[in-house]
Amino acid sequence: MTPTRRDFVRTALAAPLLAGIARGQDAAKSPFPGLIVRSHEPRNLEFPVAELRDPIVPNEHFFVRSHFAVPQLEAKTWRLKVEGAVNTPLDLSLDDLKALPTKTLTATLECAGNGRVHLAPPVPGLQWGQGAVGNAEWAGVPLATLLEKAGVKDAAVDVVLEGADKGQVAGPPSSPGAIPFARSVPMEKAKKPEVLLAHTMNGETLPASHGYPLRAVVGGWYGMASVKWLTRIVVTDKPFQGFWQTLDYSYFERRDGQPTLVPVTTIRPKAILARPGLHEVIPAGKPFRMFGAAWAGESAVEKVDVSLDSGKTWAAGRLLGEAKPLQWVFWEYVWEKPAAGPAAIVARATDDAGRTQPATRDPDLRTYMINHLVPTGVTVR
Ligand SMILES: Nc1nc2c(c(=O)[nH]1)N[C@H]1C(S)=C(S)[C@@H](COP(=O)(O)O)O[C@H]1N2
Ligand SMILES: [Mo]
Repeated sequence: MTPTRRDFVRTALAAPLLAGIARGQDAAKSPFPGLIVRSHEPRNLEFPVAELRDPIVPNEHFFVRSHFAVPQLEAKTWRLKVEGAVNTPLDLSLDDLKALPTKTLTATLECAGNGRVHLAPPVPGLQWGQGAVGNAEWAGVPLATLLEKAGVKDAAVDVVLEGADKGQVAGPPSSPGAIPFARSVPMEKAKKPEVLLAHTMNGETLPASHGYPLRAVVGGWYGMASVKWLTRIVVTDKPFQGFWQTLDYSYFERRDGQPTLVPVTTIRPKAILARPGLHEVIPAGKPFRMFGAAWAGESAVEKVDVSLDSGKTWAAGRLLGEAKPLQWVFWEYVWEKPAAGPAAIVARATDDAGRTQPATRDPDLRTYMINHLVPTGVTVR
């Protein structure tokens, strides 16, 4: 088993606390301090990254990102339609869907706006810290299975995933009246095994806030593609240009010297710190264990480096377990002899294709894909 912060805290515990455990209460396990409310209604909740414990985040602690009120869907009446450029349109009940072969997929979802609070000057949008991210084991039916059943026509290019939630986006930019949340996945990605229609999250029925009864999980892509409360899938013969991949969740790519708007898709490499926290006081002269998570979308994390001087010099961290594509890996770095004074800690992930985190923010990315290096200031005393 890989060591977790809880194990570390436990080994560092003094006798009185162990006596507490003997009395039948797990004194080493501090109570969960609660998710951070980023917006009350619609409900948007951030995971407090200092509470990272296990690589699988429990359902009730998983961050929530919803654009509209949670639609109240019932298993009895819920249907999933598959239509558009297909030979045989489908209209499935939840039982029909559950009767199909089930696959499991461990995947990290990160909101494209995660870390937005670190953009300067401030920008509109939910002001996420680093906790709009989570990792879970999803189970359901691969999207490819339904596409195969429906028989995709040769001209098909995009698969539009539509949720049952809808509303008017106030903007700017505003939506043309009330519209459902929807995102498309190009056919090539849609057929990959990491694109799942999940009815199960960490072995439990998908919770209402995470898309009950069915959501997409588009492994390796930012969260906006993982459409919740899925009720309709439309195969299109032209690239889909919906609100959430043009006006929202898009960025500028330089093509032939022209900034061209393209949809946000794959997750970029990122490492976050669970410890130390901002302004944490670290005891001088004693080994201090830094710890966090790192992920790299469709690639696997190759390494995590740590800097104690705001990125001037780097040392190699240690990955806690095998790094795999689509899911995060925990890492640690032991600072053997912290010397008194201020320090600026940075962790930096590099993936197996050599991609890493930039030192400065690229304005072409607008308000998404925030993975530039942000030092965490601490004091050693
Ligand atoms: N139907 C629907 N699906 C949605 C959203 C939404 O508002 N409506 N939000 C998306 C965004 S932006 C993210 S980051 C993820 C968050 O998934 P979670 O709430 O399960 O963490 O859901 C995505 N799927
Ligand atoms: Mo998101």
